[in-house]
Amino acid sequence: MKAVLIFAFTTAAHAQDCAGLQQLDAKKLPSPATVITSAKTNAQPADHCEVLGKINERTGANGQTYAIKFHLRLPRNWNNGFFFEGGGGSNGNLGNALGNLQGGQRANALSLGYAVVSQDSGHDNATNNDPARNGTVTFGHDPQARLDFGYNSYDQVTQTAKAIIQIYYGKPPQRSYYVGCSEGGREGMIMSQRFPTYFDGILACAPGFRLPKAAVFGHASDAQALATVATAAGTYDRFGEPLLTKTFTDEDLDLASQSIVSACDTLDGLADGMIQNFPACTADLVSAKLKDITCKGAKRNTCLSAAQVAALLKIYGGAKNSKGETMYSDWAFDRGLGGQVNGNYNQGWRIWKIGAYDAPANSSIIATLGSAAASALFVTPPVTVASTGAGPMDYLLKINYDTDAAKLAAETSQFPTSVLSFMMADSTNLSAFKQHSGKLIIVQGVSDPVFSINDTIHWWNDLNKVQNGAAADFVRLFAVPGMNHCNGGPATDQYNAFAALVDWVEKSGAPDKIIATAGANTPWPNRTRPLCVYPAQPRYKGSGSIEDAVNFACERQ
Ligand SMILES: [Ca+2]
Repeated sequence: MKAVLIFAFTTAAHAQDCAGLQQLDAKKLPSPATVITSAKTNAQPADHCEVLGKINERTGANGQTYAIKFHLRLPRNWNNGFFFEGGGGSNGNLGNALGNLQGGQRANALSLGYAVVSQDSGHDNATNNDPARNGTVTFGHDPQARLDFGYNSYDQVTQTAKAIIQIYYGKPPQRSYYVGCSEGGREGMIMSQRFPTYFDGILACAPGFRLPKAAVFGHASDAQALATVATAAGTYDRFGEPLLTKTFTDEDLDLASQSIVSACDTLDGLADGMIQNFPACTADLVSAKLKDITCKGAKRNTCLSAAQVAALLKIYGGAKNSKGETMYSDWAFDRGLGGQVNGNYNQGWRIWKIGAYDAPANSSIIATLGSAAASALFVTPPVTVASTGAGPMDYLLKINYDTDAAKLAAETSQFPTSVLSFMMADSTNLSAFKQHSGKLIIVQGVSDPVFSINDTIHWWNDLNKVQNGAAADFVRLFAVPGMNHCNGGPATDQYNAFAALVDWVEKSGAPDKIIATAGANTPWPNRTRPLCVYPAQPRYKGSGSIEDAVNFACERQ
């Protein structure tokens, strides 16, 4: 009887054979400008049909060829679900379409039985790359490629993947999920706002939902603050630009991290090296501790220079214009900017903002890819900057918070859609997504150096006002103290938020907490903690091991 049932399942599962998808009449797809370039059966990692295709191939700016390329895997043992794997950075990579669940999970969505799609968002880093013209962000010079990256490719690929699923299996997916981190997290939030009926569940980790403001103002402010340290020390790169990589040693960041821990660890009632009550960890508390470790004389390994302390406080305070208005966001004080475990220093924060100490050139991600995106993609009109030489750092250091804001809102005849319009995912009107019964989970590190958790919290609080205090009915934010961008840092960065999302969507079980585990490269391997629904925080119950989440409760402040 069991064998018969399996036979019935697999027969019904293939209304169309895999190789036949390559001859698919594009008129049956949402965009007739779709070409299936490959369709073949793969035995590994799970028996599935792998489909490659491209939508709207065309010649764009600078004579380059552009297309939205996608990668779809259709498992034989289909669970009737659809999983869209979000991108990262400035995209341009096809992705492996295995379905990263985020949170350091070993399983992937394909192994769970989902049909999984990934895509390059309309440009290809291998071909749309011009070192003289903003490197892999050269697509920012092409108006359509901007829109494809901002929102259009996710729309096109969702519709196309769902149509192929319908053709292949003979029925549409019952449930659809969007999962991503960073830029992929922004994409998830875009879907909830622009295409609110496409997905039932969205996991948006460390979402860059205000990416242009983070890149142009937030990251420029970081670079400018660090440049004052380099300039004070007379440290320049070979192009004559301030060299940020030497502004803090790993030991310096460790000192700063320890200071923040000493200021704020016990605000949550427990000296466990984790700052759960980060909203109470103010600049005043931290400043007092940093003052204690400020060098009285020459710089030594056991103290920070006054310039370093000032730069840290400026970074955490965030970008401000001459009127004192915040241009992106302030940042949460937390220990994950540095620290040491068994002689290894945490690099997750510095590789974004500062770059590795030993690097001879400016190499932080904000000074390389970040600057390329800020100049080519997040201002109108785009500014041509070579991806090597003095240009990227020079661009960041010359950003002016009074005069450059208009460039994010600007529209021209060649670029009729503003950056704010095509990129931002910060709407608080999620009524259509709620009407669709959609559920959104956001997970973010408190020590995220790329997108500030304070910015995410401000957005959620605004959403909660719009929703009359009931935003948590369908949008839940989980903070991970110590965690850097998407993962890493002294943190419990291993968690299965996707399972929590599926339970919420399919069983009406809203997650009040998600259990998270600390990895080997933390001061406390295998320590567990609940991640709590903001604004609740974990509190020690007063007895039992402090290594075990079971002895902590999520409590509102
Ligand atoms: Ca604590």
